Amino acid sequence: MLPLILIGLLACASAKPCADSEGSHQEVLLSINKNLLRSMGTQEEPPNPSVHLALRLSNVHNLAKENEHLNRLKTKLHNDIQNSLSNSQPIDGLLALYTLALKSSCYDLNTVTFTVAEKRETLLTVLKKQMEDEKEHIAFSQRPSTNYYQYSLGILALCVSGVRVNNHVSNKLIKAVEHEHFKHGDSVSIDTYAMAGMALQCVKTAGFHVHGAAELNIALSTIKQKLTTARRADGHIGNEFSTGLAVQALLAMGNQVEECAASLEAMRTDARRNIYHNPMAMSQILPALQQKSYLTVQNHDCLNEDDTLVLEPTDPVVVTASDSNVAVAVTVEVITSGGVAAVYSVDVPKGSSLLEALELLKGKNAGFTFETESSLWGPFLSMVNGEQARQSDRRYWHLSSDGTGLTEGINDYKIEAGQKVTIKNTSY
Ligand code: B12
Repeated sequence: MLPLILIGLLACASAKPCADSEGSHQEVLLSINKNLLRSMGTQEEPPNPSVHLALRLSNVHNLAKENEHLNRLKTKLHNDIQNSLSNSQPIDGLLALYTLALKSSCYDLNTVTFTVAEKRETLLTVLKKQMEDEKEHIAFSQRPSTNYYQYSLGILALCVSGVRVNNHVSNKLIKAVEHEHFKHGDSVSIDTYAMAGMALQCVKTAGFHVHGAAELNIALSTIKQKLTTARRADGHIGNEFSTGLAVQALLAMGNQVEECAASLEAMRTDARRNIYHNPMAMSQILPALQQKSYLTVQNHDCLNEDDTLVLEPTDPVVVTASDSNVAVAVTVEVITSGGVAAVYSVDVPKGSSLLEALELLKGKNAGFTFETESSLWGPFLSMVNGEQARQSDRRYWHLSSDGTGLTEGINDYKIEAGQKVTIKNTSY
C-alpha cells in the first residue's frame, strides 16, 4: 500500500500534472485562450500583436477569428506603424511584435512593406535599419532610444525570421547584460532579462555570433543566473507579470520543464485568482503555461491546426449594489519634478479603478488634471497637472500606494479600501 501512495505522491510532485491537476491545468489554459480570443473584440478595437502571437502559439484555435484579427493587424496596425515611421519615431518593439505576429500566422513577410524616406522597404529591412539606429544610439548615449526590452524583441524577431543579426547589434545587448543595464524604474527588470535571454539564445542557435561566442555564452549564463536568483519562495520570478516571460526564457535556454514547475504552478494559481485580467499579461504567460517560448515561432508551420475554440455568449455582468454603494476615501499625492507636493482627496465607490478615481477627482475641479497615452498595456499616465513626464527625457509618473510601487497601471489597479496613492514625476 505504502509504495503505491508514494508513487502517487511522486507523480503529482513532478511537472507533468497528474489526473486531477491535469484537468484543472487544461481548464486554466482554456479559460485564458477564451479570454484572449474575447479580447480581440470588435472591428473598432485596435488589434494587439502580442495577443495574436500568444493565440497562434497555442494548442487550440478559432481559425476564423484569428484570420480576421490577422487582417486587422495588416491594415490597422500596419497603418499605425506607417504613421510612426513617417514621424521618424523609434518603434523597434512594435515592429518586432508585428513581425512575430505575422510569422506566427505563417504570413509571407517579404510581401509586407512600408514607405520610409519615400522608399518602399520590406518590414524586415525597416526593422533591421531601426536596430542599426538603436545600436548607434546606444554607442552615443549608453542606452537605446526605446529600451533594452524592445531592443531584445527586435533581435529576437529578426533572428526567428532568419535574418542575420549584425554582430555589433547583438554585442550591444551582450555588453548591457554584462553591465547590468536592465532596469525598470529603479529596480531590476526581469522582463528585460527574459527577453534578452530569448533573443541571445536564438542568435546562438542560429550560429550568427561565431566571433565572440565566449562573451555570448557568458551573457546567457548571467541571464540564467539572474532569472533563477529572482525566483521567490512562492515560485514567481520577479513579480506575477514577469514570471511568464522568465519561464519562456528559461525553457528556451534549455531548462527542463520540471525546473520551472513551481513557477508554472504560481501562474496557474494567479490565473485562477484572475490576476491576469489584462490581455497583455495573459498573452505573455500563455506560451509559458504551454511550455513554449517565442522562439518556437521560428519553426511554426501552421499545419494540421486544431479549430475547436469557441466562445459561449457571456453572461450579463451583475453589478452588486452593495459594493458600488460603499464609498472609500482616496488621497492622491502629486509630486512634481521640482519636488513640489500637492494633496487631493476624493471618495470613490469601492472596487473603482485608479483611473476612475482620477477621473472623479478631475471632475471635482480642485486643480487636479491628468492625461494618458494609449499603449498595448492600456492607458499610460503621461501628464499630471499640466506637467508631462516624457520618455525622451527619461522621466515617468511613478505610481505607489503607502510607499510601495504599484504592480499595475491606472486602469487595472483597483481601490478596495481607503488609501493614499502617490504619483511622482521620477527619472529613470
Ligand atoms: C520599459 C517599461 C517601462 C518604462 C517605459 C518607458 C520606456 N523606457 O520605454 C517605464 C519605466 C516608464 C515604465 C513605467 C511603468 N511600468 Co513598465 N514596463 C516596461 C517593460 C519592461 C517594457 C515595455 C515595452 O517597451 N514593451 C514593448 C512595446 C512594443 O509595447 P508598448 O505597449 O507599446 O510599450 C509601452 C507601454 O508598455 C508603456 N508602459 C510601460 N510600462 C507600462 C505599464 C502600464 C501599466 C502601462 C499602461 C503602460 C506601460 O511604455 C512602453 C514604451 O512606450 C514592461 C515589461 C513587459 N512585460 O511588458 C513593463 C511593465 C509593462 N510595466 C509595468 C508597470 C507596473 C509599470 C508602472 C505602473 C510602475 C509604477 N509603479 O509606476 C509604470 C507606469 C506608470 C504610468 N505612468 O502609467 C508592469 C505592468 C503590469 C501590469 N499588470 O499592468 C510590467 C509588465 C513590468 C512588470 N513585470 O511588472 N515601464
